[in-house]
Amino acid sequence: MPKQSKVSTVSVIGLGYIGLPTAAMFASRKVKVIGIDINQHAVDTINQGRIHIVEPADAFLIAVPTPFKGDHEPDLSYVRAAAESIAPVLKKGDIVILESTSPVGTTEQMLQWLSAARPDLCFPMEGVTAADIDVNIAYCPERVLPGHVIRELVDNDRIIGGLSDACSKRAAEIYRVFVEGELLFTNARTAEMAKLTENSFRDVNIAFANELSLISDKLDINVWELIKLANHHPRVNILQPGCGVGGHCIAVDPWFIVNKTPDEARMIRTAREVNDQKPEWVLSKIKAAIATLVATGREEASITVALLGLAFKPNIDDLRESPAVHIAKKFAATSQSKLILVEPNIETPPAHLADQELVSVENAIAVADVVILLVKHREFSAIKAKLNTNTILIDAIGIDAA
Ligand code: SAJ
Repeated sequence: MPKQSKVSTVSVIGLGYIGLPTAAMFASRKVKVIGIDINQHAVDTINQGRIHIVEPADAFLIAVPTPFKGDHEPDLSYVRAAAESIAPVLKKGDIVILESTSPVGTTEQMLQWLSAARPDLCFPMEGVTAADIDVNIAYCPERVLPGHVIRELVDNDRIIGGLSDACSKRAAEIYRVFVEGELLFTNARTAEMAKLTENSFRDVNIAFANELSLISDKLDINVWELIKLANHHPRVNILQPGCGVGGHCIAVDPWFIVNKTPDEARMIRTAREVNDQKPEWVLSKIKAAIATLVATGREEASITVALLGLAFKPNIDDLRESPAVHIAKKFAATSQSKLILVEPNIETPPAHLADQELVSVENAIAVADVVILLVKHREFSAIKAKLNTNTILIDAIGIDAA
């Protein structure tokens, strides 16, 4: 049942993986939504027309990218551009909510940009009494899992980090429109750090699993069996090794912590390095398999290598920061062997692999000398039984593991 809304119009700045579903969620609850994006194609596709930012709204949600610039340093220029683009239309009673994953202190920085652009408005700064504040500001991180975005937008608990208690209260009214999970109140800095902490926790735990896979390989132990056994302990819950960590979150966010506190964030940095090395290790395994075939008299150029899976995780079509794509690109650039790709969730190879052949899993395993399982897509589950007897299989993801 749609809830009684205390907000009439919401502007969502950034109509990407998070902003667009969030906008749709508000719209489905009968809130008027204005979607804004710098990508004309996105705007045309979504809206079939033009959107005018000058239309007044009560709530502005900023969900723009926070990528790296240079050496793992966060680039806040999109947040700044979004804040400065809404500043001219802000009015008394509005709220600006930052959702983008951000280094600690970004919401306070956004406040500075907004107040510099609008000296006529009163913002939640130190020494200002709640009653005088014109525009509320909060940080409320998105925490949805790609592949389950719509369900998690509604069900997940949500951290609300206002720059003041009144800001948090106003932000909560906005999210209550569609969030059925708990709303958890804190300040903006803790909310920023909470988001980074969640993804770093996962990164560190995946790094542990990936390190175990390297150790197990050296010691001739099946890492999947090892983890399954260890996980029978009531207080042990090891994650799964893979070909590396991808996506736009877990492989990125821990660096925002390392960048701010390099001397303290030692384990977080090491986890990133361990996970970033995993694709190189998989590549070395492929090279070793090719070397075995060459040792039996085969020409390297006559060997066909099939990479199964390009997405950054199972059963999605998202190739962003995918370790499998990194492996494919590097292999294509450095090997004389023939490369074929399998990715059941896309129709054509991505632009940077445009020269490569994308085939069905059946066609790939019929011709490949070496098959590498990079992503645990459901289409690959029964593959072992279908392989030719001489095919070398490199399983980076434990296809049989539970
Ligand atoms: N992976 C492993 N082994 C595992 C689990 C994952 O190698 O046992 C790999 C995946 O294959 C993938 C990467 O890690 O390459 C990340 O996948 P994921 O499913 O762990 O997470 P994401 O990046 O899809 O989404 C994460 C989620 N964060 C947490 O689970 C703490 C999601 O809730 C966040 O909203 C999202 O980041 C985000 O936007 O920050």
